Amino acid sequence: MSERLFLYFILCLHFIVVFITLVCATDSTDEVQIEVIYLPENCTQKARKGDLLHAHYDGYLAKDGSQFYCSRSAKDGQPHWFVHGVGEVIKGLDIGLKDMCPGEKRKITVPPSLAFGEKGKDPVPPNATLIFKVELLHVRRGPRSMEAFNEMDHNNDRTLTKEEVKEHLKMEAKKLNVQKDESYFDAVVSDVFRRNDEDADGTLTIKEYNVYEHDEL
Ligand SMILES: [Ca+2]
Ligand SMILES: [Ca+2]
Repeated sequence: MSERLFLYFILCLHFIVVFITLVCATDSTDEVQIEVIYLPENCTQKARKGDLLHAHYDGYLAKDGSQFYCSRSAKDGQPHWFVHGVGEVIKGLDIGLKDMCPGEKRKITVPPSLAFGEKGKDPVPPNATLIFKVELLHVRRGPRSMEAFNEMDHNNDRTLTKEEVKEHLKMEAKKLNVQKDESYFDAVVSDVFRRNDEDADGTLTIKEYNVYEHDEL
């Protein structure tokens, strides 16, 4: 190898290293950071894709720590029910909630690319890194689970009525010792049907209920 070629080779190597360093640096700022604040001793059921999660969360802007959302003071102050891992919440939260246990508390830092991006979304400004403090209250096997469907389908006719869903929610609440009034259950049931009852006939078929994936079928 001539000296010139050797120098050229070293230069190329240098560029490659710089390039890789840059790519890695970009990558690391694009990752969700998870800090476990509290982990209960017994983890009964870890959150997995398709599960229904019940959680309280507060959202803060990383740059100045100002709070832009608080589920405890928003609307009726109720924790949110949502399906995990299907984009019902921002991507960074779906990533940050993975394998979380009921009762666990996490601080989840989400880069803008996995939150509201370059544009932002009122009240979140453009390119904002967000910090969420999440308390996961309950994990239920969600829409993907035939287990949950069969449990709810009391008369085994392969469809769910509003009453069946409501009964199930009440039973779950009782099991978990959660006191809620009738209107709360009615609101959750209406929400479930609004999202899933595609033909609006007032019942949910297996297909309507399993709207996301069909792994178990
Ligand atoms: Ca039924
Ligand atoms: Ca239907």
